Amino acid sequence: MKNAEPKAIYLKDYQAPAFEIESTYLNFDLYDDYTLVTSILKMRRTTGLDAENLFLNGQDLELRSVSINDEVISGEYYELTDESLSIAASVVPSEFTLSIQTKIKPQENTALEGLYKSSGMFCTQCEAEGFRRITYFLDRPDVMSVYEVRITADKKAYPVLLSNGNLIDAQDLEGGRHSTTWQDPHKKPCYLFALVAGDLKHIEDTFTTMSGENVTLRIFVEPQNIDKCDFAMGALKRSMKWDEEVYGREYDLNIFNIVAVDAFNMGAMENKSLNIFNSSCVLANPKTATDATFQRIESIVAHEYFHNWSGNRVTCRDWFQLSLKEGFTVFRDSEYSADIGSRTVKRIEDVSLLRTAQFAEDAGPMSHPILPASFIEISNFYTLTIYEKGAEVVRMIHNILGAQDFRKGSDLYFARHDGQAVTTEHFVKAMEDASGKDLTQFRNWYHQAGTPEIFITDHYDESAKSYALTIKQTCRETPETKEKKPYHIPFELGLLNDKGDDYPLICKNSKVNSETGVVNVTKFEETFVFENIDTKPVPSLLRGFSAPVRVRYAYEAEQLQFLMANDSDGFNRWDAGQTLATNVILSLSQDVLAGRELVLDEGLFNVYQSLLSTLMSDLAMQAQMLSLPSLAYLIEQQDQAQVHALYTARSFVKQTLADRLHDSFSNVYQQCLDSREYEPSPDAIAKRTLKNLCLQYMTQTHNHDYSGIAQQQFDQANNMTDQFSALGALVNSHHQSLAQTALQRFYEQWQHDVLVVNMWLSLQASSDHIEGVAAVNELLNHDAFDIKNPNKVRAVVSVFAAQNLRHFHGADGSGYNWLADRIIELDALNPQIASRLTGPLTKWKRIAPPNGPLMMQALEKIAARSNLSKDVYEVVTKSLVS
Ligand code: B3K
Ligand code: ZN
Repeated sequence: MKNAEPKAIYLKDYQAPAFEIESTYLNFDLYDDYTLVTSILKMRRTTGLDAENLFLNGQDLELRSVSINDEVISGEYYELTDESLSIAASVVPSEFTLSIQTKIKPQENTALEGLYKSSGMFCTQCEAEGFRRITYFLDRPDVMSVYEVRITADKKAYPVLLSNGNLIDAQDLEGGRHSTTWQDPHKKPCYLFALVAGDLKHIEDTFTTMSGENVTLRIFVEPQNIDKCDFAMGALKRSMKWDEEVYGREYDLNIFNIVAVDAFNMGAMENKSLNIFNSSCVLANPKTATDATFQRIESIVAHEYFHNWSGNRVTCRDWFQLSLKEGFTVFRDSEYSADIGSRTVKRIEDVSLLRTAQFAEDAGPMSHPILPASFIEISNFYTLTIYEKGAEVVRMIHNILGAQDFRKGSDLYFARHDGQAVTTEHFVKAMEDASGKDLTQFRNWYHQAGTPEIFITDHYDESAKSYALTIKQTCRETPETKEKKPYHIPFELGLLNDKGDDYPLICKNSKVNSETGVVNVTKFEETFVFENIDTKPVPSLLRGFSAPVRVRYAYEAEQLQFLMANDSDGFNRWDAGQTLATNVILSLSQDVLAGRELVLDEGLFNVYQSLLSTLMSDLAMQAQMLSLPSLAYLIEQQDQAQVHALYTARSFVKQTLADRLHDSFSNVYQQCLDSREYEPSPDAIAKRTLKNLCLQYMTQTHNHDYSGIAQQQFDQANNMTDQFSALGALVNSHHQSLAQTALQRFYEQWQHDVLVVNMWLSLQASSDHIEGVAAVNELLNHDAFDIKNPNKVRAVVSVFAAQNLRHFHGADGSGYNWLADRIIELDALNPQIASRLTGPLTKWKRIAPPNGPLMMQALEKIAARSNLSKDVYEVVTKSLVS
């Protein structure tokens, strides 16, 4: 360990800052082997007390000088540690100017936090605590100030010099150097500071805001990527318009820049007016990017743009409040995607992620409330819980209040707290005040971790024509709370009559909203009696996935088929099919373990047959209905997951469907062929998705040879979606020699395109046919791999460990041991990425022996290392607590 024992910090210890910064002036002198940073801060004490030292955060900095009001402070008046600079109270007046010069080495910064270099350009990443790697500062989000930034660098190597806000000066200097100066009039915390210097090209467009202001929009990229910017520019303009229309939020500067960089720890960053993006989340054209990439870009561009209000104008008081900006902004971007595409399919995608990955996180050792009470390393808390569950909690508020009152609430929140750093409590209070609704009990969602389980039983009374639903809620013990208080759960439901229509919901209980079908569940156990029900209904439960809970109700297979055919709620039509398939696969996995012969359930076969009998009006939905639950989702359904039995059962179902229905898959495939020019529109994407799903089943069967069709699609595709899908179908089929040739040709064709090569790496790392760890190591040794680039690490290491579950969970534990070695290797370079990689191992308690204990041993191997980063230390030690 670097620090003998890293300490947790607690929300309950929060104290307002003792100093504030009125203005920040930064001067950057960029050179290839070092950078000099001078900061001049106008500061004052906030408490009036002059007893407190001035405590500044700093990490990996060389302090050159420090002065107050132009007087150099000598060493006896300050104390330096690895993480701070503390200046004695006796030399710090109540109002003063603090000047500090530091020397840093961005070119050696492999953690990719603070100022670093990516493919020859300088760029920054300061959220959450990266600014302290640039200069000594009050690196906390509740210290907000205006910024002026001057950047000086060699003009030839770095012709473009960018920072936040407006350009106020540009000069050519001696020795081939030049400078620019930027001023950001909006107060901001230092985590939103950004700087970019490089040899970049850009595209430009304009947007006129609702009050008539013109905004210049630019996207900066390395020259070879200039033909990959148009889609993101369109997405930016669409999101700016949507935020005006749906939230009344207008952009607040005349300039908005996006920069694409190759080496980036996550997707993108919402720095004020200078968003920095991982190139994989912004660059696309039809030849090189798949439909999934276009959709990802659309939602990430929107997400970062929406942060301008939910995050930047109103920011977080402290990092425990992270979900205040992230949960709300994910909710906003998810509604944006729903509005511009298929709402039901977007909901299916979001819920699949939540139920597969967030539920698993919440059932594991890192489980935490969306408002955590403590952390060791904040970077570990950029989690699915903070983001996705946080968004579900905002969605529930939206549904409890209704769209109109929710908008009133968000207007009030933005008006009340503009320019402030606040807490989730301020958000909930604004929603309460604007709507008059009491959210007291609802607040439990913020403080309790774990996924609530809802057990439902029912009773139909023939003579009284009434139907009683009993709803029980429980939530398992989690690290922060043993005994849970009951949640307020907006539980949407419908009751179907024998024709498949909804009965009107007549219930004396005032907690039932008969118009929306929402039952406000607030107790551990409650019974709701519905009247005027002529025959025993089929309940459609948790429509639209109205709350992030697991529902337990013993559906008969016939009831699920009935819901699939008749439910007026699209999400529940899909979900009924998923439950049906899940039940079949879970039961087959028992047959695998018992050594019984596997036989496909005829009910499931009939469902598939009828889904393939015609093209549905919503092809995206048809593709979703034809997709089997993922192996990861199936694993999540078992307390002690039998990964191999589940894999075998699922593969058997897929293989049997492919063998028996290949004609039908092939028919649908043919009907979806489309020779029109590529466009990433929802309809065109839906058609390709369905077509390429059929191709997967076709290449699977042994009853007919469809490999020629896959090869033809691979050769003749006019877009990456079709080419890459054809390649994927071959790689995951039994046509292995054709697959190897196609992989080779694909590499030859695209070897100069970094992002396409990353897709090529990840396809192999996720392949069903990869020969275990030795073959993944070949990918690590390939010229295209670079351990310092997070996209490449994700493409090979994360994809193998998180998506190739069959091989990662190989019986001998070699996958776990291999991952432990990668984590140890990466921790010395990039702790954030190393810590992310531990995720798959942390699930060890829920994987059946012998695998679970082997995973634990891999964690122990990591824990035994000295010098672990705080990031990896926190996850590994918490995971090993028995
Ligand atoms: N706010 C950033 C995430 C920063 C992660 C720092 N480790 C991107 C986003 O959520 O929009
Ligand atoms: Zn965000």
